[in-house]
Amino acid sequence: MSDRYLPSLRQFLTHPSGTEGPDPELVFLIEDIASACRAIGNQVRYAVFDGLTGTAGEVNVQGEAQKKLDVAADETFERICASSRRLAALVSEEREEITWLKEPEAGDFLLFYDPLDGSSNLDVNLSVGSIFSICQVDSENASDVLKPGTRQICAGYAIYGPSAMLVLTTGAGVNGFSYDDRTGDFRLTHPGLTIPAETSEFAINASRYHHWDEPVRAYVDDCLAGRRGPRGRDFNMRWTASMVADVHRILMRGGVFLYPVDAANRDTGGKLRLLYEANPMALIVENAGGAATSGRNRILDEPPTSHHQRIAVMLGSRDEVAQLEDYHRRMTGN
Ligand code: P6P
Repeated sequence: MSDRYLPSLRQFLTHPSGTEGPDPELVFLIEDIASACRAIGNQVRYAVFDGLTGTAGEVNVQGEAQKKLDVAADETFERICASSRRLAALVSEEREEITWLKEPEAGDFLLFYDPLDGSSNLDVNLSVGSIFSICQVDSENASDVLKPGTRQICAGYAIYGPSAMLVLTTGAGVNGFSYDDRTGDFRLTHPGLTIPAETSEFAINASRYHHWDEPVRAYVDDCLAGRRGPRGRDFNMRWTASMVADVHRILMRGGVFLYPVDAANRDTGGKLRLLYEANPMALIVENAGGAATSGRNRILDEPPTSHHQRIAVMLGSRDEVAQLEDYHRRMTGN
């Protein structure tokens, strides 16, 4: 193995080059989150030996059958992160209600998370991940957790793939840390991740074609028409049914990810959740030079109305996201 010096997550967070590091209490919370992701990665890896495969026999607030690992990952987040002195509340995809850990005071942290994203991939041994977002309690209305994405002070995800990685932004830039099980650290292997502005690769669940609104159908039709079509070039398509895996690929090589509102999910506002899926991924993508929209509006500006609110998501290479917004404008007039 190369003896390149690769700083650990803590070394990176406490000695960022040239800038003041984050609040030490935030560093402690980020390290707790990294510990939770390390533990979840092991739960996923050894589930078959620990009786953690298959469903838990419950349906979660999303109306989805909970996997045993969904429940285990959610419990791991709380067990490891709840000791943080400044963490006031947990908002989890797997919990109907907000979990208050203390009386909220101005500046305390709010942790939003999807403990195990893409869990339908677990039993077929494909990549899954955890997504997290951190905001702070305001001095007025301290019990209000409905913060727009622009209020995030940290966002990230862990991907449990061929190698386990943590991808993180605390404002300036996006950095990737690979887990080294020989030292037990997440180490800075992918500094300064950026998304190419242009792409010829899109990710969408094409089986929903008959549900899509016209702008999405026209966009995909034109991509599939290839070099003889209006786009003048051939496109590739990917769909992993795991947002973390699709977004990670986009961070690594560009692309655009779409989960639009359609005729079959319009009554719930879409599939993906705003506070703990769309917002953290939108902040990561924007801080890596990409763009993230609902098709009409910037996701990070969306004012939340409930903590499990859903939203349409189109994000990735900024020139392609601009194309998508243009299709929506031209075909719906707004
Ligand atoms: P579909 C996983 O359940 C998830 O929330 C995202 O990770 C993923 O992008 C999407 O849903 C997959 O949805 O309809 O393809 O199963």
